[in-house]
Amino acid sequence: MARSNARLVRFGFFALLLILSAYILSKGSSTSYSVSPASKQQTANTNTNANANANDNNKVPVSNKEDASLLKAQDGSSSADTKKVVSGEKVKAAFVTLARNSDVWEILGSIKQIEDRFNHNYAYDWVFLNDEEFSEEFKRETSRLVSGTTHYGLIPHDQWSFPDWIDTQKAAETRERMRQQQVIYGDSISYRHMCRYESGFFFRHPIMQQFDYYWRVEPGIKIFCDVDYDIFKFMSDNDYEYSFTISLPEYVTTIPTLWETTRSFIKEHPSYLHQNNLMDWVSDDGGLTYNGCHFWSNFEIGKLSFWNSPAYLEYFEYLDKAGGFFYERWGDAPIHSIAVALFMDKSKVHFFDNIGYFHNPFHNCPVNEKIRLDKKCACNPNDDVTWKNYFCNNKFYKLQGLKKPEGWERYGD
Ligand SMILES: Nc1nc2c(ncn2[C@@H]2O[C@H](COP(=O)(O)OP(=O)(O)OP(=O)(O)O)[C@@H](O)[C@H]2O)c(=O)[nH]1
Ligand SMILES: [Mg+2]
Repeated sequence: MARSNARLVRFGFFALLLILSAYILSKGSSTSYSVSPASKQQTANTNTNANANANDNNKVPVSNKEDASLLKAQDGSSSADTKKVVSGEKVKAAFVTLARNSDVWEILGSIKQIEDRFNHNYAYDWVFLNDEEFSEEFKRETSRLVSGTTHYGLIPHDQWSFPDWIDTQKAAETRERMRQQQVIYGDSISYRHMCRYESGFFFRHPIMQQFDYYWRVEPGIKIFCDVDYDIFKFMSDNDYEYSFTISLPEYVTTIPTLWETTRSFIKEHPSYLHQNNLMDWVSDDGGLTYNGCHFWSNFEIGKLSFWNSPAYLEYFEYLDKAGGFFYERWGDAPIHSIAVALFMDKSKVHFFDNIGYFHNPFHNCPVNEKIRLDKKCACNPNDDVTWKNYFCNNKFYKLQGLKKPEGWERYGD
């Protein structure tokens, strides 16, 4: 009896020891920390996982951190000597991607191109946002390709659902009508939540608060040229607050009342209209009507403080209350663009003619041969849409007093 008691005590002791070790180990691997770009060269890739709904918005590492670093070492995509991370000089900036878990394979292509053409030299962070929890697969696959820290954020439910002032019956009728008219994404609820989120909330996510600049990236895009300089620093050094690669007119059926709603907002807040604005880029009759011109917002490099300004926040709220995200199908591109055109000093808006960009179905490919050679662009200038009449760049160049590249006529229509 005494012997079996002693055995029991010994067993209990070892069991306790085991539990304690497991606890210490698990603590060790889930401690929140960030890795500076320089030390990142020797250490594992770190993920942070921020959940906007949880009380703790702080960073919680992904459980497969070690796996990700192993994969990274094996495929050799992140060799230390290819990185030129200049600590202390970097701008507070990050890529930001709104995505579903099912977008994982397509977003890898976008990430790899941006890493190869730009970010492997700078290791800027990457923020992923989703209306559902990101899967382990999404986090593992994306974190192994990004050279900077990756962050994963959950969107709060109230930012991805019908607000209580929306008549859902009326919204359903719009979707049915647009379905019959075959308006692209006209019958989609999630597309509307996406447009509303990109219009009014992405910049307010807790993870975004640590950054000043962002570069929006979507699945399935292409970057054609080397970005062999710190593009965020370029934005900051030149005092640019918004930049784009493609601009075009919007389908009017998606925004029938957007302009009149904007006009009544401006009437109530005339001081928000910037003196040096781009009104003539969005209106051909001095503000009476909207010509549809917008920056194609699937690509944006911008300054977050603009979206967080009282002018924009109040504008978004005004539009949101008007209900056009649901009673029509207002897109974030015309909304961002109208705000930039009206509230921002036009000298802060920049067109990138040296990145080369594709999002189905349009290409931006530098028509200037020197740029294509210098930046090793891999695209056909005959595909470029920049100088075509249908698009809005000619007008932008004129209003900004910019000189078009030599030979641009060959690529017009
Ligand atoms: N989390 C989440 N992301 C979404 C959802 N719908 C779209 N997105 C993301 O929002 C962005 C814009 O959506 P897209 O479907 O690309 O919209 P689009 O560019 O107008 O249309 P496409 O021509 O299909 O690319 C992309 O980064 C998508 O991954 C959704 O329901 N949930
Ligand atoms: Mg897209």
